[in-house]
Amino acid sequence: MSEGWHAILTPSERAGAIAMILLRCDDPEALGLSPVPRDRLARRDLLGLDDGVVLGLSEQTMLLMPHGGVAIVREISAALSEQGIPVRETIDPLEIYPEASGEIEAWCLLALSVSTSPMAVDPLLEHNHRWSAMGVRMIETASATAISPHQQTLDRLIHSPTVVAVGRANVGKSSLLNSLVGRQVALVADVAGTTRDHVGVPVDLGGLVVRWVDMPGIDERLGERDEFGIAIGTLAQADLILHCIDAGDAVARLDTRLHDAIRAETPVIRVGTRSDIGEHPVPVDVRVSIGRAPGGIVELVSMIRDRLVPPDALADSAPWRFWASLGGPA
Ligand SMILES: Nc1nc2c(ncn2[C@@H]2O[C@H](COP(=O)(O)OP(=O)(O)OP(=O)(O)O)[C@@H](O)[C@H]2O)c(=O)[nH]1
Ligand SMILES: [Mg+2]
Repeated sequence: MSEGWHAILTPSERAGAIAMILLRCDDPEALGLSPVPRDRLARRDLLGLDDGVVLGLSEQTMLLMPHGGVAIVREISAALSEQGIPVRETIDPLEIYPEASGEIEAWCLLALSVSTSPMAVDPLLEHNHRWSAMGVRMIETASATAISPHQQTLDRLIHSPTVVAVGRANVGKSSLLNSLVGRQVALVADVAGTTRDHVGVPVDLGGLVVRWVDMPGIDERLGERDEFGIAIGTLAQADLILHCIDAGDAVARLDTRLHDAIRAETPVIRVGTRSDIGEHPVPVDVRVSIGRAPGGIVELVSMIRDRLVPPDALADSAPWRFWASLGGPA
């Protein structure tokens, strides 16, 4: 029987984002998993439950990335436990990277393997270098230094923040998402109320990968449905809200129930959509249009990225405890 453990790296509330399970075991083949060489990505059947991508981290450690959401992660986790590979709540990165020159470097390697944002790489390497330049290699020693005021902001480079696009029906929310992803991930139609569920899609915004939630349009007609409650829950979880306001719509205000669900500290960008058809009824932060007369998309992308991870957080010299959001000591 194979020995080892596994850890679920995808927090359960992040349904819809890419799922990740870290697996450490001495004999993956005994589990029906063919090993993947270090630093290589390969497609693999995951215990007969899903077809996913596997990243080799070392001879005995791999990162399983199933397609499915929370349910499939639970199934894979249960199947591993049944085969004698229990789930672990905390990860010891020195077990994964025993050859690392210190505990902090091992956490840095783990963070690099977990993060999906290309712009995470340089800050992680830079902060790892800063810690070692201060002579700090173990976390216990690091706890003597002050906490960076940008800790939570920088953690967004490791765990994708949630961006929620909200607004009335038929204002172009789904079209905007599709144009950013470059393919059809959300339904678009002339009929108001096309989007029915809350799709969470990973979107790379100039190097920062966010989980983009495309909400169904809320208007008076739809406002009485059950989905209203779900919409309120989704808004409360957002790290950033895009309030989409259509050039062709005289009503720009969000329904008061939705408005009240937004936490006071959550930043809101007012996006003027379908700007090719006219002026917006209220002042907006950025005007965008897609289709035949595209415009404003590049501006919107940098605005979102800079709001979630501002340049001054990246430039600050205070050291970042990148291990804390991965389950390491705070
Ligand atoms: N002229 C113009 N039309 C657009 C633009 N973006 C989207 N549309 C059109 O507007 C209509 C509605 O677009 P959707 O993206 O489905 O709007 P939505 O806000 O997701 O709608 P719901 O899901 O119903 O809330 C479609 O016919 C789109 O083709 C744009 O920039 N300019
Ligand atoms: Mg839609």
